[in-house]
Amino acid sequence: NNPSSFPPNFLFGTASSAYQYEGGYLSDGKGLNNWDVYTHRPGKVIDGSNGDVAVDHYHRYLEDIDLMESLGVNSYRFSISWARILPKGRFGYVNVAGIDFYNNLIDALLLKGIKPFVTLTHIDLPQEIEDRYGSWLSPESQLDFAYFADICFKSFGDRVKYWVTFNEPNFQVKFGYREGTFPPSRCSFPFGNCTCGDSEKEPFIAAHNIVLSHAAAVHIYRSKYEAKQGGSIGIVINAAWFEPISSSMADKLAAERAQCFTTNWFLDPIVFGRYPPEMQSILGSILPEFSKTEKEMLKKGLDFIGINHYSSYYVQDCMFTACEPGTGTSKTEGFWAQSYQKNGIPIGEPIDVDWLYVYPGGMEKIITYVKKRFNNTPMIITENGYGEVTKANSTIEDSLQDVNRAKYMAGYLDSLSTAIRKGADVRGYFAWSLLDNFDWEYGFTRRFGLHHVDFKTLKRTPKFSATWYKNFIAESKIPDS
Ligand code: GCO
Repeated sequence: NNPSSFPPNFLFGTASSAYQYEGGYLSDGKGLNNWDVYTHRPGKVIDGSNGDVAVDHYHRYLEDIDLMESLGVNSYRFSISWARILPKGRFGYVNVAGIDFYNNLIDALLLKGIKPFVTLTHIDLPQEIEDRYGSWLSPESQLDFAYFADICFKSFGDRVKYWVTFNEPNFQVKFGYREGTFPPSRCSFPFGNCTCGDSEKEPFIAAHNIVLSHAAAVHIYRSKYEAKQGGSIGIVINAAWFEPISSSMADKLAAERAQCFTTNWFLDPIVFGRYPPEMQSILGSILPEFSKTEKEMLKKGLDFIGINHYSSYYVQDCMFTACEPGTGTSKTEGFWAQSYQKNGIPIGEPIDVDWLYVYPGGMEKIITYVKKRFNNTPMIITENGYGEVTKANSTIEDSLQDVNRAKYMAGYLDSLSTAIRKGADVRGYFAWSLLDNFDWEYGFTRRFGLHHVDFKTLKRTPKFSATWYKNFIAESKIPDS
């Protein structure tokens, strides 16, 4: 690694999210959120677990900040539990105990020189919003999100200088409205146990309301708070790299479509005020339209692009040539491109976690792609990480000796530093994740932490990768200016 490739003030951190970490699901006046309700339904999480306790970050955040301090990180990415602040959305009161919790967390971080990097919502929302009007399927959701964002800016913005509106809305709507594996468990495509029949428009309507909710929050921040508070605001997208499986024009176009149906689907409207032309021509009237005022409000609607990057996939055209059903990119499937092997070889080493292939070069490729398309808007790697699956015979020792995770991070960070050296304006890197945690529909069966968590005793133990990351940061960090 070339230490000089990370600029001064570069953020080195770890990332987390409220539902996956906090627990305390009924503590101190918190309302129920969509994940509380969803995980309590049978069959939704593979090990039957839920986030009621998660890793109890709500009660152990001071201990967790000590772990961050020993890593030497200068930033911590976490999200706010919407239902902890607004148990009933905008239809009820502000829960002061919830505000207190985040105030305490923020103050404790700052005391150790760790900058809070705050996501307003990481997939969870008050159940009231789902029950009243179907959350993201209704434009009413924009009012609720704007109301919530305003309260957060007002309460925490004197100390929080980095705001993210949404985490991975592209995956949130894919799983929530297309495949039914996230709440509200709606399905517009045959997948798994999902009963189909809901409108194929739903993922696009939900996305549309999320994009407009983002714009509303940014508008509030810029008009009411930015001048006084001086922070910046962005959105986080899950951006995989899509590599054409061959050099044919058809496969190259298919890879570009895949990028449009995932990354650009959200970023194009927010930067340019319109959906990607590829989506418009394929989807026609399935894709909602922005009014003239909305277009104007959307443009330049972010200060940085947050990128969650883990994996790369080969893409093969299925629009013009026949492919295996359900794979490749045909029409809207561009959005959900599956992985192919090229001459029997996957793009990178497959690991326990079935969606993840180790392909470090994808980091530089996706950054270079986003840099070009969005005119070198500042970027922040908001998540990157490696997962292990707990097997019947797994021991704690196996988990602690996570040399593969350290190797993965070394490769991806090296690729990141190459992109920076070649001129990409990347301002931070957050490892997913500080601790093993609740991994959505996989419950506690998948571990992404730099620290092992015994899910019974909740004891935290540093893994090999924690020591590795600590050393990497110590060697790479240029003092803040
Ligand atoms: C996200 C991510 C994380 C996951 C991680 C490992 O939504 O930002 O999905 O929350 O836990 O990607 O699966």
